Parts: sequence; structure tokens; C-alpha cells
Amino acid sequence: MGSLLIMTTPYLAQPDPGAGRLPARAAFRSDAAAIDLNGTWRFHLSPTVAEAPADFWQVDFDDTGWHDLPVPAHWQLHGHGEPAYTNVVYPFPIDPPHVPTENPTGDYRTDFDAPAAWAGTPAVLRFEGIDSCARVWLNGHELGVTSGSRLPSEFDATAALIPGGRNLLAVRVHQWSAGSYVEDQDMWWLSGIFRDVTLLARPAGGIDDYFVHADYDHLTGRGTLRVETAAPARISVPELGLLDAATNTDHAVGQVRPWNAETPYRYQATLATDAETVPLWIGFRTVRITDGLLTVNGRRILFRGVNRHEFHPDHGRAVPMDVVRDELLLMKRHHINAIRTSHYPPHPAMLELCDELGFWVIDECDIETHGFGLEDWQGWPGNPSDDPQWQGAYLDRMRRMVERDKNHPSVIMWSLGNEAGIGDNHRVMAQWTRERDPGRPLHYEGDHECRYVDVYSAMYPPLATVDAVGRYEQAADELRRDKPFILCEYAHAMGNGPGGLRDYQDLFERYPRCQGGFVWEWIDHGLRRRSADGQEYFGYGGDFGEPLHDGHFVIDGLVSPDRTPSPGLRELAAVYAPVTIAATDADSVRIRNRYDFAALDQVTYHWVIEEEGLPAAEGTLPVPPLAPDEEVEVALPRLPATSAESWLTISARLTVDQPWAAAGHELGQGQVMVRPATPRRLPTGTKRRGDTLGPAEFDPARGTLRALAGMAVDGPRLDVWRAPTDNDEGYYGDRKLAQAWRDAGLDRLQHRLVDLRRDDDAIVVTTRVAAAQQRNGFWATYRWTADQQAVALELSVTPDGEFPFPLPRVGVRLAVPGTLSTVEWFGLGPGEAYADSRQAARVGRFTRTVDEWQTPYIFPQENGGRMSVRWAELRDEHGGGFRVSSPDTYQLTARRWTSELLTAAQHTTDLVADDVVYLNLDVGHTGLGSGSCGPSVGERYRLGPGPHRLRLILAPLP
Ligand code: IPT
Repeated sequence: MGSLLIMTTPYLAQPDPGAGRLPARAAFRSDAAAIDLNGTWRFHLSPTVAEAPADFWQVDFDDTGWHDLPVPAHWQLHGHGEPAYTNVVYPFPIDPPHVPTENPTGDYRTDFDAPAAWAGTPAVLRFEGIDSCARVWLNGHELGVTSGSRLPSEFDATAALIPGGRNLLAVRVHQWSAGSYVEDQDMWWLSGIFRDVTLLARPAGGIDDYFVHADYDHLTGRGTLRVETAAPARISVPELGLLDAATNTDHAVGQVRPWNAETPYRYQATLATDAETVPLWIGFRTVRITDGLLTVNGRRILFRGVNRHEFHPDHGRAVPMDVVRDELLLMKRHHINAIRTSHYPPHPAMLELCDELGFWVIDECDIETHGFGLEDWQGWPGNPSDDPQWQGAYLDRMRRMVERDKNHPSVIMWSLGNEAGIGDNHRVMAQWTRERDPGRPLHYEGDHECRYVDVYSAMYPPLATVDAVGRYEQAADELRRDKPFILCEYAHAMGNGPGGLRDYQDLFERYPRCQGGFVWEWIDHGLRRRSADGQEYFGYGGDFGEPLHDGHFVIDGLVSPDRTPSPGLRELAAVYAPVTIAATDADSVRIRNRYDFAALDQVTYHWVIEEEGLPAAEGTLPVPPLAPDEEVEVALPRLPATSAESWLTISARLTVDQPWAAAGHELGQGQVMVRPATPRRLPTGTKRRGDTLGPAEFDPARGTLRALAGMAVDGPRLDVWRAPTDNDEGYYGDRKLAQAWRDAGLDRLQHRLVDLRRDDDAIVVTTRVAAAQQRNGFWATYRWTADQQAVALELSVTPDGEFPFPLPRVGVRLAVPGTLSTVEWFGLGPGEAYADSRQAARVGRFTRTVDEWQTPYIFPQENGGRMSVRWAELRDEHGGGFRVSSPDTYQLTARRWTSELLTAAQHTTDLVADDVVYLNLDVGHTGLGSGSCGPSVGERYRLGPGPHRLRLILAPLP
């Protein structure tokens, strides 16, 4: 029995792409009849192929004991089996093309009526995506076998279909197949029929396939249209006066409005034969590499991009289309103009939205063999990419993507895949693609020498590399020397970060050859779960009992799993902003249009001057319309006199609604300091009474405060620890900062009171601070003075020993009553900001509750830091509390849990509030960087061991 079954599934261990499938063609809708087969199907999961019911595909098979399962969906997200996450490693032995015997196999059955009118009409059964391999039967007749999870498969259903009757469709899906070896992307392993299923009537004489070539000549402004069809058809574009024109010929259509990602103009068209009419949208645009630059319509473009996986916290890669639309709108509103479809072609409807809303898209083939590289990064032993056995599969995958997506103006480059080493199969794919579609350049980062591709692409290069490439100075081989340079992945957005976005953007804006990049990545792939007590949280690798997994490395997006923007996304929006506004030294601002195509004409420049964060006057700045890339210098408005620190904020806002944002949406912002703060001195003069100084009562045993105007407090004490960010951990990065910090014991410092000196009008506390079993430490001297209202601290920190790494932070921790639930501050805000991630922050006065202050990163870590705080007030609900100000500025966090708890927490539900609020009042922090997968924090954002000085004034609120 066993051997018989193995004989019936030889396809599981064959690199071939399948059998019985129809040739690949474009995805489109027409007026031909179609039956949507999505819905509730019958489902049964078996742990091995041998245990699956052998005759389940027979029409009269009894499936009453089976379960209901929605299609499209992943079975693991509906109670059958468990999801599993690995990044690079294969979750099965590297034994290609064989797969484990424990191969969960899902049998699907559904029935449907086919109208009698379908008699005599060819019928095609179309699957948009099945993970990973499927065998299909209709009414007991086998139609074929397919693999290529994120690619369409079509089968001729004509002979098996029963028009005017009940039809039984049976599909057997295997979790693992030979195809799994080339689908080793960094994501959840999730199986099943996860994209739409349709039965299409294909009328004789209909349009089976078409290829729109709509070119734009930027020198003349004219368009040329040629629509290729296998059999003659008629193309009409009424707006261009083109009616029933022939296919397969060039039509000079005169002046056209071109398509680009900023102004995605499309013409409505119809393609028809007597038997079928296809409605379509045409975007005229020409992509070229000219003089080493990637151009669209004659202009160099700049990718302000993100890598987008298809992901939903409840549905995995079966993302509802309304969610996709909202997600793309969210990207547009954050000024993202480009998407790399990492690392497989998306749902086809997603590309229609990209055409409509305007994105540059790199469409990537569903190929990754990363686990082969892990053994030997140079050699990739046994890599399918260089194995002739796999050539058919590689070519098939490329064909299915290119044919499906070839009519989208948004797709401006094809990518051969991701992280699959390099091999002859790439050559074959590239060669075929160039012949089939000469209108789009090719991308593949793994082709380090640019043997087969048209752009030089890199992942996570440090700034110095980008700079050298920009100047054409990198020691490169011939082939890539003259090519445009893009960062297909940069700025690893895992956890708190990425830092340094502005620095990359500066290089992209400086060097024409550096044509931008794609942040890794758009979304955290956290799966929604509930704790025992019913609290919702997002799970990651290891939460599903996987024996081998990569933990929360799958939580590395700019939005959380439910698409809540992170501070990183706000930072990116500020860096990608199409309008930049910068102060000059001559009472003016320089305003620049950073769009590549769109003019800034329907924009209002609102200004407001704020005196210590409170508006003093506002108005509108007259700015002429700006052509793409144009810049003007505009004089500052006449401003009223102010007496405290004052800032002028200018905000460029849409005057009219756009399809992606409402009027009022901000396109860019700039601030000018118009009056600096008046220098302040620390309060002094009040005489000490015992251990009381002004409003402060000291604990003589520790040298810390015990109470402030009667309110119980604990601290302040020197503290340099922060709950490491993923970027501090540096998993795949160039530095593991957090490990160095732990080794030095920065998370477990002990304080030795060396001296407590009671002067007439001061208390001076000297301590030495170090960790167990460490010689290195810090001297920390706290000098306290006071007047009637306030007590002042001047803290001096000096390293005692070597600290050959940047410190996480330097400051003090102060615990205050938990009733102080609101923070108002004057400083950078409203969101969190760190040294290398502060473009989205502006100087102002803001109020947040302590709870709102937190950023709930899916994997808990340092968050919520507010920079350059001049003063902050902590208040209870009656307005009582105290103010912390400084003659300098400080960095502040406020939390209901300690840094230790934040460090230990694995999920958001581990963060349990105390009845205390812990304040970190800091000289500063080391920045964030991108060290979780790439360069660690930049040199100039690292906080050295000191000496440091922190000056704070604590004043109870009246
Ligand atoms: C890079 C992968 O291409 C991407 O899929 C993702 O895994 C990313 O890393 C990290 O999140 S490959 C890496 C070895 C540079």
C-alpha cells in the first residue's frame, strides 16, 4: 500500500513545475462568464500522504465527517496544524528534491452548479495561489498538478465540466513539495488554497491573452500604443479618439498624459473581439536605462520604497482586498512611492491598485533558496539556482509572473527573486524575460556582478558604501560599474527603529546614480493570539511549538500586524516628504519640491509661531507654484515679538483632496527658531534643615530623595541601561551592542555611597557605580541646592575604567507615584525620537498620558523616548504633581514598569503596570541604527562614557 502511494505522488519530489497546466497568460477580467468558487469548502487534513483518503476525489466520496474551511485561507489559521516561522533555515532536511514523510496534506472538496449555457464553451479552472503543491480533480477526472505557491495555475476544465449540473471539485494540497526548496522566504510557512479560485468560460474567438505596449516619448509628449494579441482583436481608447483599431500594430495616438507614480493617469480602453470584450486601463510610460540612470519618461526617478510582504494578523497571506487598498493608501499618505513585492508576486488585484494609486513596483519572482547559502555563503552547495534539473521550474515561475503582470504600468522592473545565490538558471530566466518584455529592466540582488541584470542592487550597505558607489569610486568589476544603484533592502525596521534614514536619503539626493531604496520591511508579521486571561497579543516564531524557528525576526515592519503606524513609519514619512522646508541664515526659508514629476501648485504653506509651545500668531506664506525639483527662497513672515523660546513652524498642506489624502494633508514641514530660550540658572539660596533641602527630603542611607513636597519619590540614581532594542541586539548586524552592555553588567549596576556632605545650602552625594565582578564603573556626584520652590540637581558622571562601546543612555531613574498619570512637556514631540530618528519630531508643547506615552512594540524594548525636553510636568487628575526642567535639555521616558521588566518581557502582555511611574531623565541615548540586520548606529549618534553632566530642577506644582 505504502509503495503504491509513493508511486502516485512522484510529483512531490520532482523539481518540475507540474503537469496539465495551461500556458501562462495575463490576469484580466472580461465580459465572459465566470463562476467565483471562493467560499466554504469541505476539508480534511492528514499528517502524511499515506494517511490521506485515497479516493477523496471521487464524486460520491462521503465527506460528512470533514470540516468546513474558507477558501481562500491557510489551514493553519483555521485550527488545522500550526504555523511555523523560519527565516533562512529550512524546516526540513536539505535533501532536494525530497520532502519529509510527515507532510501535512489537506484534501479539499466543493461543489457548484455550472449553467447549462456553458455547454460547448471551453472552461478554465484558475487558482491564483496554492501553497505549496496541489493535484486537482473535477468530477472525478484529474486535471493536473501544480506548484509555485504565489503564482497562478490554470487547467482546462472543458471535458470534465458538467454544464447544467452539479460539479464536484477536489483538490489535494501538500504542505511540502520539491517547490518548497525554492520558496524559502523569510516568513511564516502557511499552506493551502490562499488565493481566489474561479471557473472561467473561455468563449471561442475570445481574447486569451494580450500585451499592452503603451510608450511615451517625453521629447514630443506623444504616445504609441500597440496591443499584442494572438488572434486579431480591436482596441478602443475613446479619450484618444482611437476606435476599433487593430491589435498587433503601432498606433501613434498623439499627445497623451503619461503615467507615473505621482500622477498616475490612465486611459480607459476596451479590447474586443466578436466573442469577448475586455475592459482595461492603459498607462503610457517608458522605462529606460539612460546614461547609467534608471529613467521613466525621460526623468531619473528616486525610489522612496518599502518591501511589502502580503500579511494579515488573522489571515496570513490571504489578505482581504479592502485591507490592501487601505494599506496602499496608508503608504501614499506616508509618501512612499515604490514597492518591492518581496519576495513573490502579490495578489494580482494589488497591482491594479498600484496602477490606480501610483507606485513604482519591482515585481519579484517566487524564488528563494536561502538555506543553501547558510552552509557556505560563497559556495551555496547544491543550490537549485545552478542545477539544470531546476531550470524548468525557474523559467516556469518567471513566465507565470511576467505573463500575469505584464500589463501593469506600475510594474517597471522584474526581479528574478531573492536570496537564491546565483546560477545558470538565472541566466535562462533573464534571457527569456528580455526577449518577452524588452520594456522593463531586470533586477536581482543576488547577481552581485550584474551578469544578468540591469541595476546594481544591494542589501543593507553602510553609508560609506553608498557614498563610494555614488561617486563611482567603489572597487567594482566592469559590469556593475555603470549601472544605476538601488538598495533593494535597507533600514531594517525591526522593533524600535530604523535609525539613520535621513543619512541615506541625503546620499540618494546627492548622487544621481543612487536611486533610492526599499526599507525592510512594511509590516510586522505577528499572528493575533489571546493570552489565558483573554488579552490580545501578537505571536511570532516559537509561539506555535516550532522546534526550529527564528523568534521575532519576523516582527520587523514599519506598521504593526494590524497596520498601526510605528514611530519608524512617521520618521520615514518625514524623510520621504515631497516638500522640504529649511531655514537659511538670512531670515528666509528654502522650500523645495522633491517630486520627480508632480508640480506643487495646490499647496498651502501654513505658518504658526509658538512661544514656549503656545501659538502667538499664524498665517499663510505666499509661495509660488514649484515645478518638480524646483526650489525657492521665501522671506519669513512678519512675526510678533515674543519673550520666551519661540519657533516658527511652516507646514505645506494639500489645498484640495487627492485620491490618497484629504485636503489639509501635510506634504512637509520645517521649523525655524526665532527666539532662543533665556539662559537659566539653578535655584540656590535655601538653607538645609537636617536632611531637608527646600521641598526635598533625603534618605541619608542612600543619598537619594525620599519625598518631594510630601510626595513619596525614590531616586534619582544614575542609570545607563535601556531595554535593548532589536537593533541593539544586532542579530544579523555588524555589532552586538546589547551583548557588550550585558557583559559589562550595565543592566545590574550597584551603587556605593562614598560620601554624603551636608553643607549649609547644599547636599553633595558621591557614589561609585559598578556591576558585580566588574572593575570598571562610574563616579557619580550629585550636588543638590534649592530655593523655596524648587530643588536642583547637578549630576556629574565620570567613567572609571574603559568602556569600548557606546553606552545605551546616561541619566537617572526616579520613581514617583502612579497617580501622576499625565505628562505635558515642551521639547521634541509629539512622538518618540532618538538621536538618529528625529525628523518627524518638532519643537512644541505636547500632552500625553503615561499610557499613551508607550509604543507597544510587539517584542517589548526601549521606546517612548522624548528628546530635547526643556521641561515636563507630571500631573495627577487634580492637577497636582511636579515639574522637571533644565537649563539644558534632557531626554525623558515615563513608564508604569521598570526597565528590568521591559527587558525581560517577551510579549506585550508581559508588561504589567506597577502603582509607580518610573521616569528616566537622561543626558541622552545612543541612537537606534539598523543593527538588527545591517549597520549599527552611526558614529555621531553614539553616546560615549563621559564625562557627562545632567542638570535638573524639580519643582512641586503649586
Ligand atoms: C534579507 C532577506 O532578503 C529578507 O527576506 C529578510 O530576511 C531580511 O534579510 C532580514 O529581515 S537577507 C539578509 C541575510 C541580509
